[in-house]
Amino acid sequence: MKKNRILVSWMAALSFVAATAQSLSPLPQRVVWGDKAFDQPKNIAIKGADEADVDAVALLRSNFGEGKKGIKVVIGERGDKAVKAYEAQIPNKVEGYYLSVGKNQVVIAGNDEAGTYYGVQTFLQMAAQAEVMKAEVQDWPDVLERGVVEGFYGNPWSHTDRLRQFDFYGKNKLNVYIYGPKDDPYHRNQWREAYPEAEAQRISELAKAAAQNKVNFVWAMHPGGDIQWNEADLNSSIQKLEWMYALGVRAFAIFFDDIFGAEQSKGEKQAEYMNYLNREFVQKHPDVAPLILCPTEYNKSWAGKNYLPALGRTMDKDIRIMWTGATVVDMINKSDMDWINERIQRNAYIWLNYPVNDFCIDHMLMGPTYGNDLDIAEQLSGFVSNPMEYAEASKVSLYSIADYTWNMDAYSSQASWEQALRVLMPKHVEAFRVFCQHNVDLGPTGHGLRRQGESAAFKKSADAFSASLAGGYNVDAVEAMTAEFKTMIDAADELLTSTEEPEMIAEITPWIEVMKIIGQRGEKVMQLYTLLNEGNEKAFVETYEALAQLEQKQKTILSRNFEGSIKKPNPTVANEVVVPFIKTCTKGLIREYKNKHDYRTDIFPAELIEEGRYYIKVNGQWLTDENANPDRTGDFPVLKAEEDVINPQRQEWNITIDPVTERYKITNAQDGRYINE
Ligand code: 14T
Repeated sequence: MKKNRILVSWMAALSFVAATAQSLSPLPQRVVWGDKAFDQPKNIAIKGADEADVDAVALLRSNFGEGKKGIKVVIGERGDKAVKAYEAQIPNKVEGYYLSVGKNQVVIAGNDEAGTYYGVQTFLQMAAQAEVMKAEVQDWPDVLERGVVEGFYGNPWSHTDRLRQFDFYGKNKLNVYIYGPKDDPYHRNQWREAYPEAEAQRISELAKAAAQNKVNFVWAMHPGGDIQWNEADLNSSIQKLEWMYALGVRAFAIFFDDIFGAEQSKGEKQAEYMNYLNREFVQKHPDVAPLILCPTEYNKSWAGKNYLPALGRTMDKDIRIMWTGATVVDMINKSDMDWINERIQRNAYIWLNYPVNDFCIDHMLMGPTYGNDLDIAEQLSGFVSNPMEYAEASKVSLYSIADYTWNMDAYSSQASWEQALRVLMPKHVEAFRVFCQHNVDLGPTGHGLRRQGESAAFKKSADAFSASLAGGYNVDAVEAMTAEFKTMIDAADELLTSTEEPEMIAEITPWIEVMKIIGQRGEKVMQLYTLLNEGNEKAFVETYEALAQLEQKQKTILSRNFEGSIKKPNPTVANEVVVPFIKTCTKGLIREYKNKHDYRTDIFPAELIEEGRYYIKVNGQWLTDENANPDRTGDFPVLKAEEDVINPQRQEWNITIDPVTERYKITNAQDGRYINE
């Protein structure tokens, strides 16, 4: 009896804590929950506003009304009068804070300005509940610099994308954004030149908006394509940084990645250059943050003997060095950190090439973010993620990057992913989960990273279906699979008609449309099983033709189909499990139909070359879609001796068969242009 009672109260306590703690993200370091403090507050009365961090106070004011009868909120940072009595509770950690929610008052006391701001963010998450619980929080980040490097090839994010990102970073306690889109000419090819007026204005605005969200806006320059180690280029470099400083930028990075000049790639020369910038620019502006370098040998598989140790030895110790891990695209583990830190004589600044998809632009990477070791916080000077050119869709992963870098050993990739779905699509969590589950893996790429678990629920049913089919037509199995495909169609319809989160929906719409068509293709395939079983030749042929038409329709869907777009992918969805399942079923159905019937068998494609993605080599040279001219006049594919390692998709060609005409169609994987039809 007694034993049971203990068990019940223990379980009740556990579920209560779990339900409450789950809603906070990133997960705080220490939380003690109590019972109910008050109902969701409308008004607050702020004490300490005159001394506390202005952004923290502004954030409170934008979320609540003010009035004497409101919940009392005492706010400030260490040293401020208002929070004097709570000083002993404030964690002695950079960006740390103490937050207490009691019956009669809330205390938000930061160890520094950012700490106060993050205390407010945590309080806002609690105050979004109908009932606000008593709580005592002591919190701080594990990794000091956490965020994003916009460092991909392809369409740079829009101004609105970036402003929305900064708001998201503030809410999720990410504090770095490194600006380095490869296709911004003033970042890379024309690095010496000043931004034209309108762009300059936007950079200014970005730096300001970032600061309001406690995000360090780092502007990166990529001079390595053609820099000369002479006075003229030293002057050009300083000049450009000074221009950026005048626009309000206070943090800088220099990228030497993906360059081919032997002279430009020398470690000693780069180190000398960085030290010069440190001395002649950074040290002359006391409000400029330490420099960040992206080295040429930025991952273990590319590292020779001398380059990294040369940087380690000769480059000023306060300059950070970026690192992508064992390979270009890989998750980070402890032994990688040991390896690199020893060579560069400082803690590496991680550039995680996930969820970036510039090398598999037709795939959305929206599954759980897993695989980084949970015990490397002490060995990092920073951790930033290179995202997709799809800013909104990237938030699924960035949410988890925030979670991981804030409180590393408590990180659960699955729980964090589930929470991201709830936060990003609160009104359509189930439909969004279906969508994300079908957009997980990258497919085979030169980089080799794969993501497990795509279409996991579907796979279970599909495996059961295939097993049952061995025993002949099975109506229950066909119905169960039809239901799986209907789930895809229904989720697509729900998301397509949603009025919530319009920015996210707009971005993923081509992928949703493709998911819907794949669901419809699946339904047709299931109908074919039934029609074949019934021996209904005519309906079989008609349904097959409808299936072929759906495939055609799917191929007309393009993403980023706007004027000047660098890439125009035809979305790939559910390509790991669902699409192969449909293809295998279809092949088997055609084979069996042909065995049994003669009626119109000519409509089925004769397969000489399997449909798929190919490299095309002519006389030892690679067929390449250079896309040098985005407006497409006088721009033809060319033959190149070199394999394109920067943009592999330029040499990848989709070969498909039009099931009606039986003709092969060859289109480029990068932008879908035909070379034949
Ligand atoms: F600087 C680096 F850390 C880095 O990752 N550079 C690029 C990056 O801009 C790009 O988004 C990322 C993923 O494609 O990989 C790097 O670019 C590469 C790397 C390759 F190995 C491009 C082509 C490659 F073959």
